[in-house]
Amino acid sequence: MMILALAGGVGGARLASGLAECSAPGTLMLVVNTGDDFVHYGLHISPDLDSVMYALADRNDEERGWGLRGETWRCMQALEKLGADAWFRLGDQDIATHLLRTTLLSDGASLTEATRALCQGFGLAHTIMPMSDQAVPTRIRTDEGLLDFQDYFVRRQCSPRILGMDYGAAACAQPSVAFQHGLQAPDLEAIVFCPSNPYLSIGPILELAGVRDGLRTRRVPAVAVSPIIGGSAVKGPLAKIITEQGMKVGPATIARYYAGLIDGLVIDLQDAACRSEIEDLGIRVCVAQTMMTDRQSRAALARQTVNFATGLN
Ligand code: FO1
Repeated sequence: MMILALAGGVGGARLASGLAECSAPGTLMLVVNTGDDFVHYGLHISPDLDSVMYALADRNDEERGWGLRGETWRCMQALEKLGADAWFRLGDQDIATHLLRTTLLSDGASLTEATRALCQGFGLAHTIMPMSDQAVPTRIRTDEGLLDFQDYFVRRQCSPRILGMDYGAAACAQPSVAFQHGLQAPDLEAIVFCPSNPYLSIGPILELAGVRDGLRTRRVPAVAVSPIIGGSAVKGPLAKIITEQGMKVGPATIARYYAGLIDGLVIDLQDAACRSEIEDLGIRVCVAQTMMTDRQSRAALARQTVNFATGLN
């Protein structure tokens, strides 16, 4: 069975590692948001690709939510001593990832190829692919103007009020060839939308040329896992963003966002009362324990999600 999962951010990386744990090698394709990518100190940083890669390698820092566990910050400290900007922190070991990616890209590799080489270096058995090989930076329209993603997310700590997303040239950008092939794979059994932020992490993937149409005309079941639990987001600014858009913070809002693209939604036990509101949208519901606190809970949710999806076939 081949599963294609869309992911980005912390929630995405957590379910991705659960899916990896319960999938045979070579049967999982992880398509990752690259709208957060940017160049910093000359290095190509792909935060979501790295979060997924580090989580699958069991090297991620769970507490911080990004970067590598046991990280040291000597390079950053040296930069600060030189009077350089330190709002976006790069750990010493993390820098090795960015150095290798940047070198491969400047030698002519595509982001897909650079990611493949990094995954090989981390000894991963599953395919992690960027959503596109073209640069498609997400910008955020806020009450303080149009902000680059990391400027909004890290430098400003998501404090400006969001007016909307600007996915840039996404509609003209092609999905990576690996992603296109993944969507068309004859042995594809299901598509999973990880519990990532729909607006910041999954939205950029959906905006790419032909992706919405490809998902709308899918031949296999697609399910999402709600990133909302009991009226709040597990991590990050999702609840704030939903509220700023005048919507209710609950799984039904997630269901409406993905309507037409999914057949089912996995919601948390705490949100069981929302079942009929979601089913009224024509979306089937699976109620599960969706809080992923450890390896077991990540794998259990992944297994339940895949079983739910394949059961909808
Ligand atoms: N997030 C932060 O909140 N502060 C940082 O200094 C920071 C550095 C960083 C470096 C490399 C990397 O791959 C990710 C990093 N992140 C940092 C996380 C990241 O910017 C965001 O969590 C994602 O873009 C949102 O998914």
